Amino acid sequence: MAVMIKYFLMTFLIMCGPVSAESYRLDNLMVENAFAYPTNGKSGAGYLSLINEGPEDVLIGVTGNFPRVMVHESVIKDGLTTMQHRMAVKVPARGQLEFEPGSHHVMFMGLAEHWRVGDEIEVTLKFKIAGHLDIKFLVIPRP
Ligand SMILES: [Cu+2]
Repeated sequence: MAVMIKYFLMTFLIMCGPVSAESYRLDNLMVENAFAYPTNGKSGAGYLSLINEGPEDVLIGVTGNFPRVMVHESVIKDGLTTMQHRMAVKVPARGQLEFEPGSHHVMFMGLAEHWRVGDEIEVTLKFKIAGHLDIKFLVIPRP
């Protein structure tokens, strides 16, 4: 039965074309391809591309209606991957900052519900200069 549901879901997704995340803009900043993967535990991660067409800005926080939301960076230390909490992340002038698996990510902890393909995870990004930007991470299938 579960297999059939999965098959149906896949067919549905193919018929509706590729699911794509929205783009967002705040002054000189653009967020593209904000996505997350389905979860099966109490934690999840959000990824995105941050494009800056103006002077340097700083991401100083991420908030959302979840028990704990923060910016992490995965760092390899002595052959082990650890996640470090980042209070502020610079967005280079006329540059790009990638939040991607193995690097920066928005970390969610204490999740009460599992994320499923098609869910949208709403958060607010806070920048030092540009201010607040509401975005949604689209939950997509794991590759
Ligand atoms: Cu993390």
